[in-house]
Formats: sequence, structure tokens, C-alpha cells
Amino acid sequence: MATPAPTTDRTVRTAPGPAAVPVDPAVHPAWLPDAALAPLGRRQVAVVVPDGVADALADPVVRTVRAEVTAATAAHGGAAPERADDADVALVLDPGAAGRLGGPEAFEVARAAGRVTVTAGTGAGLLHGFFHLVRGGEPALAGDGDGAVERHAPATTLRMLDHWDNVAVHPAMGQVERGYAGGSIFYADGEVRADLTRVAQYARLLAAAGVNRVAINNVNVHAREARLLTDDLPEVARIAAAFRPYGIRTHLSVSWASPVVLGGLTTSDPLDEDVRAWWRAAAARVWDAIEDFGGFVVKADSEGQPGPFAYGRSHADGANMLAEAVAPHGGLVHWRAFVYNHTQDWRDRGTDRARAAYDHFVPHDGEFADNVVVQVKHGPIDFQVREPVSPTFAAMPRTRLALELQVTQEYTGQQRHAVYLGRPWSQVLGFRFWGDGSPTVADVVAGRGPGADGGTGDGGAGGGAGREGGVAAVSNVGDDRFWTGHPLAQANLYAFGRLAWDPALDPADLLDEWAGLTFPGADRRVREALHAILDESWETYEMYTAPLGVGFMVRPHHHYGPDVDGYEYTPWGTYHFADRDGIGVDRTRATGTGYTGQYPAPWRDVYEDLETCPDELLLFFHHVPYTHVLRSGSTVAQHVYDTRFAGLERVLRTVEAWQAVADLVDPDVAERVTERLAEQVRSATEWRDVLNTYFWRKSGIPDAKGREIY
Ligand code: GCW
Repeated sequence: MATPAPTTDRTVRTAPGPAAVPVDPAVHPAWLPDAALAPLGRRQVAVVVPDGVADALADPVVRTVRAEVTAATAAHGGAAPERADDADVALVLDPGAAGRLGGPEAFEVARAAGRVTVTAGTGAGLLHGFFHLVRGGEPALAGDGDGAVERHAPATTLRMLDHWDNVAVHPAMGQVERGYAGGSIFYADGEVRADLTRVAQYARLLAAAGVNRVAINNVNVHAREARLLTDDLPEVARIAAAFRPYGIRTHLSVSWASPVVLGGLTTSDPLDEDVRAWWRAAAARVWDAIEDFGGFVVKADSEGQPGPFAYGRSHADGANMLAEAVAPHGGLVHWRAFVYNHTQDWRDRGTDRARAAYDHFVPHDGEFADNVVVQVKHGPIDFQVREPVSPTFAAMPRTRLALELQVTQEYTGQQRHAVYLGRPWSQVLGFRFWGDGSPTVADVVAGRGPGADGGTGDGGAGGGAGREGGVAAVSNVGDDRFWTGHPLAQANLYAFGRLAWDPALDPADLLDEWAGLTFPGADRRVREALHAILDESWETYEMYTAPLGVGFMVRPHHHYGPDVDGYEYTPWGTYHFADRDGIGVDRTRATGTGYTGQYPAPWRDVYEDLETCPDELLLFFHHVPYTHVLRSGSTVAQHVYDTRFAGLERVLRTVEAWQAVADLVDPDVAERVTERLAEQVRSATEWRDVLNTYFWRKSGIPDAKGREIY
């Protein structure tokens, strides 16, 4: 999939392999510490490239595999023989094999005669095979199998991270919008960083987890950021060059208003011929500078960003105009479906933000060009701790749809709380809209939903064929020494990549896999403690924050900490409608906003009916009295009290689990985690007390267990 680097055959033959594996010792190695490569590095590892395949030798990803093998074997006492016959592990490039294996990133592993042989059709496939062996450690490297062949291919060829990084520090949102890990790894002082070592190191981590595309700037494109598309192309090319050796393609978020703000035109109307010509020329310049560029990400008519509505055009008109400009270059347009009215009137009960993505986009199913991916947030509102799966995924069978997740923990503790998100993501990916046995969300975004043409994509080679839209997520990485602020938040980035590659993986296993790599050789108790701390941490977070699917209740703007009515009388559409009698949003067809009708059967009926609506989503779908008895047998009020008290207890047990092992890990990591856990205890206590007090004061219903409520 990677385009060969602009290097000559002669250079490649005389200098096989790039100089170095990017590792900055001042930065935490995350899941690739030196020791994680020891099992492989102790062995004889051959990288076998067939003679006379000049293209293969020029592939920068093949050179990366060589560099990785050279570095690992040099560090750990192994060697890198030329021939498979001399090796314990052979990484074999077979350019003819990609089709048979299931795409350019696929690989197969055979274990026989004391040797592990990985075969792939491209450098990218070989690199994924290499990291597969690294992740598997000793057990994966035992060559005493019976020759049975395992095949590995990604569920989707589009596995993307979106950075909400600003080039210039934004007065309200800072360097990274919703970033909780310091500054940007790409930008500082209003420019692309001169030293991109950190980006190369990031690329390596992402490749080891399975990510293959990165959008490098915020979807809110301000004046400075808009210029990445034009003046800064050489700088963007440098970033792309840092990602390329790890098989990762670079995308840009672009301003819809670029023809006006950059091109000096008087309009951005997608049907205006000058506008179309401007975008065609802009795209041509981008691909001139970056041959394997991925495409554009667009947030239009959303939270103040400009868009086609200003010209009376539809989002299909807007997206297709850009699609036409990038199509000759094999580019994609990721067009976000996060379109809603953020200036609504809270007095108006008829407008329901949850309906917005579906209402705006479903009528245009079938109108979007083949190289447009409509990118839909997992829930209908905005990355809350608990939301139903967005019904839009079930309603656009003739559109390429991508699932958008949020790795950065905007609404889930902002990387001050230890909250592992593998489980909720896995639930979303595995959700079946049409009942038992029907296709999952993962199937839909892989282009295998009902009504799709069943195409499996083109492996990203041209970014065109197939009906897949893949998976995208907002990154949680910054220039923090631990990448993610909270060292344990690295687990989320890792799990995202792994689930994007294979949505069927068990999130609990991924947690252990991450811990094993990140803390190699650590005492068994460390890994057990990490499992205990993180495995059910999402449920714990939900227990002390907004209950029963109601959402928000956070402090406005920065979204951290409790403020139950913070958004209640604002224009943002995120209401809970609490009064003295009850709480929740009536989204039924019978008496509410009708949102339940956006789901196919059985969910349209399951959610509609109080008797069948799952407890955890009750207040998302229904307005009920505080005395309403849940399926669990508890009343709403008592449930709130019980879970808030229990939630804090669980956090305190987390702290104990950590304290028992903190001395067994690197003191830097121990100190940072300990500091974050102290803040989590403080914040969870605040949440408990504010929520309990609010429900008690509104309802007048005392806690049946007589605990202290203020
Ligand atoms: O969750 C909200 C955030 C905004 C963000 C927006 C979006 C980039 O609060 O900061 O803007 O979503 O997804 O576009």
C-alpha cells in the first residue's frame, strides 16, 4: 500500500535499511520498551526479499522491517542472517501473495521444523507480521508447530487516528483541543516542529498497534491551520515522511471555506465552477508534494464551522465536490456527520440533538461519491460515558460509513481518571441492529452490512473501491513524557488500534497484552493489579458520574467535574429535564421526540417500551419519576445513591491495588499514576456528593440506607 520512497534502486541496493529505529530515551517507550523486543531479538531473524524485485527493495516499509530486525537482534544477542535456512524466524516478502493472503496488509504465519515463517505481500504486511511476533513474545516464536498456517488480515483497511492539534495555540482550546497530554507532537510555536523524531516514534507505536492513517490537525480549522493545505505543504510532507516508513498515510483536516480564506474567492459554493477548480488545483498540489497522501477530513456546518448550508447546498453536494477534486489522486474525503443545531432553545422540547446526524444524512444515502466516507460518532450525542449506538449506522446502506470513537477522554475523566475504554468500544463494534445473528457495527463499517455490495475494499491502495469506511478515533497523545498524561491511558490508544484491526478481540485480553508489553518482566502482581484497576474502570466511572444514560452533567466548556445543571438552560441541546418529580428525556415515538423510530426492529421497540428499555439507557430514552422501579429492582433515586457510593468505594479499592505494586514499577510511572489516582479520588468524591445531593434535594427522597448526603 505504501508508495515507494523517491529513492533510486542503486541507493537502495547499496544501503539496505534505514539508519535507525526512532527511539527517544527521554520519552516513555509505551508498549515498545526495548525488553518487549527481547524474545525476537535473541533469535536468528532473516528478512527475505526475492531477488530482482527492485520495487520491494525501494519500499520504505520493507526497509523499516530490516532496521527493526537489525536493531532488535543487535540489542539482544541474536543475529540477522541473509537466508531463511539459517534463521529461527524468517520474514518473507512475496509480492505475489497479497491477493491470496487477503490484502496488502495481510500476512500468514507458519511454524514448522523449528522455524517461524511470516509471509506477506508488501512491506506493510511484513511489518504487521513482525509486530505480531513481538506482541506474541516467546509463545509466538516457538517454531515447533506442525506447519499449520495462521492467516491475519485487518477487518478494515481504514484504521485512522484524528488529531485535534492546533498549529497555533488557540485562546480557548489551547494547543490540542480536548488534549490532556501536554502540547502537540507535530506543532510548537505556531509552526511544524523542526525535530519530528517524536512523530517517527509515534508512527512506530501506532504500527505496532495496527493503525495505518493519521489526520494531523484539528477538525476545527482556524486561520493558521487552514494554511497547512497551501503554504505549509513542505512541512506536511515532512510529517508524512515520518509516518511513511511505518506504513501510515497522512490526512489533513481542511476548512470548508478554504477557497475564500486561502484562495481569495468570494464564495465556497460547491456548485460554483471557480470553487471546484480551486479545490482541484489545491488537491493536485498536495499530491504533488506527497504522493501517498490519504485525503481530507471535513467538519462542516458544525459548531460554527462553515459548510455548504450557507449556499443552500446539501452535505452530499459539499462532500462530492471535494471527492471529485481528490479522486484523480486516489484520495478520500472523510466527511463528519456531527451536524446539529448548537444554538437551539432549551424551552423548545421538540428539537432533539440525538436525532440530528440521522435527520441530516440519511435522506442523502446513495448520493455520496465512492470516495466519500461519512464519519459518524459512536453515539447520537457526543462521546458520553453511556449512549446507545447511533442509528445512522443502520440507515445508510449505500454510503461508506466510518465509526468515530474518542480515545482522548474528554467526557471520561480527561486522563486524570483511570478509565479503560476497550470494553465500551468493543460493545459498539459488536452491536447488532437487526437482532441476534445480524451484522454488527464492525461489519457495517467494513462494508459488509445489509444492502452493501459486499466489497471488501481495495486495501487502501487507491482508497476507492469497496464500501468500507473503517474506524477513526480522536487521539489522546501529546508531547507529555508518557504520551498520554496518565500512563495507564496508553492502554486506550493501544486497544483502539488492536480493535480497529480485529473488532472481535476481547478487550480484557487486550488489556493484558498491553500490560505485558508495557511492563515486560514485571512481577506478576503488577499485571494482576493493572487488570484489577482497569478492566472494569469504565463501569466504575459511570457509577459516580451521570447515571442511567442521561449524559453530560459536566462543567460547561472544559467538561471536567460535576455540574448537573451546567448545560440545562444553554443552547447546546444536552438536557436532562429534571424537576421535583422526575428526570430523563422522552425520546419515544408515543409521547416524545420520536428518536426511537430511527432504529430498526427490534431496538425501536426495545427502547420505546419502559418495560424492555435497558436500565443503563433508561434516562436516555424516557422521562421517569424518581420512584420508578428499574429492572434491577431499585428505584431511580436509590440507584443513584447506591451506585455513587459504590463507585467511590471502587476507586478507593483501585488505589489500594495500585499502592500494593507501585514500588515494583519504574518510579517515574509510579509517581505519575499515584498523583493521578489522588485526583481521581478527589473528583469521584465530588461527583458522588454533588449528584447525591442534587437528586435528594430535587426529589426529597432520602437514602434508604441513611448515608450522608448534603
Ligand atoms: O466533543 C465535542 C468537543 C469539541 C469537538 C467536537 C467535534 C473538535 O467538545 O471540542 O470539536 O466535539 O467532535 O467536532
